[in-house]
Amino acid sequence: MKIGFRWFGEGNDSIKLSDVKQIPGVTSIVWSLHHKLPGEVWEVKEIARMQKQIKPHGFDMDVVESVNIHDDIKTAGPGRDQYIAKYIQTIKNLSKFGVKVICYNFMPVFDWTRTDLFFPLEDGSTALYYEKVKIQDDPKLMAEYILSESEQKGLTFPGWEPERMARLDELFAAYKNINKEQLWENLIYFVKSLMPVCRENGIKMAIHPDDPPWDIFGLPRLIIDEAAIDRFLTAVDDPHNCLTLCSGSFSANPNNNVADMVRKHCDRIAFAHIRNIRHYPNGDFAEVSHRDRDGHSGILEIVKAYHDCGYQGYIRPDHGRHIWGEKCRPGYGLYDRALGIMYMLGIWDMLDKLSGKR
Ligand code: DNO
Repeated sequence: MKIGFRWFGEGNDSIKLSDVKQIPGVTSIVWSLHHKLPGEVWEVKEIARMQKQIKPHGFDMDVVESVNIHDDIKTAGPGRDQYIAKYIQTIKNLSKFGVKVICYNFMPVFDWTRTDLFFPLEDGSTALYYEKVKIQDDPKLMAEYILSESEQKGLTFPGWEPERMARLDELFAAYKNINKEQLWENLIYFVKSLMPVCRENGIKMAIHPDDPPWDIFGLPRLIIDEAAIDRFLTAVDDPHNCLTLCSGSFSANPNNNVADMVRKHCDRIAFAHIRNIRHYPNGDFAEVSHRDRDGHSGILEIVKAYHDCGYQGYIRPDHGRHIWGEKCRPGYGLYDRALGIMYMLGIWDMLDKLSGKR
């Protein structure tokens, strides 16, 4: 495995890459152009600017998270083919910089969804939280809360572009007649049309699951369980059509067994997110430390599954708690993610030793 660390770019992240450099094992910066709106081409000179920030620290920039997808592609709207052509141009431009994996999602309207970005945990830290009763009928309160947090902190929140959120009614109207089957068709159409350029340029498209993995606010969500993964990988059975296997997203549904997914699809997982979730009996969930016993995601079994299958892809710690008074982007502080990496490496190195690899 190759370890990555998500970083949001100079001026948009409180963390210095010179500090990331001191976390053992990290070789990749997982990056994006966060000022770009879905549908815009990522120009070579903009990518080059990012390269100048990352490369001097000796990191590679092999993984992009995310190149977001225009709603016309998801809804088969009038601009679909034009936006796919732009996406293809972005893939070509990224390949000039050695990018190997593009993480993306196909969630309608919203990306990740939480009701509290700073929920107090019993150890005095805070973490992201999902309160089920608040995600029922009206999405506006939740969207306003997330946007106000992003505004107050002066940071972009990927997937929560204010320009899009200002058009919520319009967006919901565009999805009104899109049922699950149509969304599947639109996803497959999109992925199939990218495969030739991915093959030519050695790029893997790695879909991120829906977070949380169920329908919200009446919007259909697709990548939610093992059956959906099977359907997706079979529909476009190409080694460039891959997964971003996010342990936290899938395990928000206690019926999902992430270690089984890893064992089954190891060769089609281009990128792995490791995060731990604690469930509450009423359907709420909190994000907790990476330590196995702090949550219910089964981190030990998941990391073991990656080790057992000889995983060669990229892996990153996903959201951490906000600890030691750190003022940071929700989920993306330095300290708890560094602890998460050390926990993963501890498991990995011991498994190497036990299996005679070290
Ligand atoms: C949240 C992330 C997601 C993820 C996108 C990928 O922190 O896991 O926003 O980056 O869904 O497209």
